[in-house]
This record gives sequence, C-alpha cells and structure tokens, in this order.
Amino acid sequence: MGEDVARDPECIFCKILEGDIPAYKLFEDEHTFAFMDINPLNDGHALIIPKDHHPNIFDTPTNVLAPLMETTQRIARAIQNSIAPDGINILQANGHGAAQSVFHVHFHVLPRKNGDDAKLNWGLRPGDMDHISDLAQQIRVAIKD
Ligand code: DGP
Repeated sequence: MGEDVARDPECIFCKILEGDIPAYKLFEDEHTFAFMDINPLNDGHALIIPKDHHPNIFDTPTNVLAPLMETTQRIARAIQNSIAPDGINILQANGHGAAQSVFHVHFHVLPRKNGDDAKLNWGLRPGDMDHISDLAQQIRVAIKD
C-alpha cells in the first residue's frame, strides 16, 4: 500500500482513484477512498474502497481490511448524522452469485428507509447526479476526524 499502490488499468474504481473518471468524493486517507454510488439504492448510498486493487474479500490482506473498515465506520457515522436514515446496512459482495458487479473490493454503506423492502440484488439504476452531489456535500460536512 502507499506509494507502491497496485492498480488494475481495466478496473473502474482504479480509474476513479487515478482521477480518470469523476466521482463525488467524500473522504480519503493514505489507504482508503470513499465516494458516492452513482446507482444508489437510497439517498446517501456510499462506497468505500482500498487504494490497492484487490478483487474481493478473499484476496484482500487484513492490513488492507482494517483501514477499510475504519473508513467505513467513519462514513456510516457521517451518513447517520447528516442524512439520518431509518437504518444503515454495511454490505460487501463477492462473486457474480452475490451480485458483485465491480471487482475491486468495496463496502457499501446502504442507508435504509422503513418499508423500502430493499433486496440484496437491488438492481443498478442511475441516480440523479445533482441530487447525489447535494447529498455528498451534506455527508462531507458531517465527517469527523
Ligand atoms: P457491487 O454490485 O456490490 O459490485 O457494487 C458496485 C457498485 O458500484 C454499484 O452499486 C454501482 C457502483 N458503480 C459502478 N460504476 C460506478 C462508477 O463509475 N462510479 C460510481 N460512483 N459508482 C459506480
């Protein structure tokens, strides 16, 4: 990790990390990066990724998982304090059978609404980018050290 980050040039999340594709960034530190999901299940849906490319949880070293979980907690708290959903699921998918669509390990912070009847395979529908941008700003200001 760090200066010798492993990237996959074909990976969409690596392209975001390289700045080749735009993203609504929420937070970054030495090892992790957090940004808004562009196909949100609900308002405030965010993703947390390591800066190193690892396809899934099986391949991800524990020294990468630890800071990833720390950032996931930081973002979940910020979403709870800003968007104030009825609940939050933390979700991480491995393999097509688990509906993994991007093969760079990531945690979803999934805000939930009472009665949203969300399914594990919720389907990828494009969100409203202006709305996502507004939500990102609300979350950013709620992130604590
Ligand atoms: P999964 O299906 O668990 O692999 O989740 C991948 C998520 O990544 C999915 O909710 C949609 C999101 N996603 C896919 N492409 C992009 C992208 O280019 N930018 C952003 N911000 N999110 C993306």
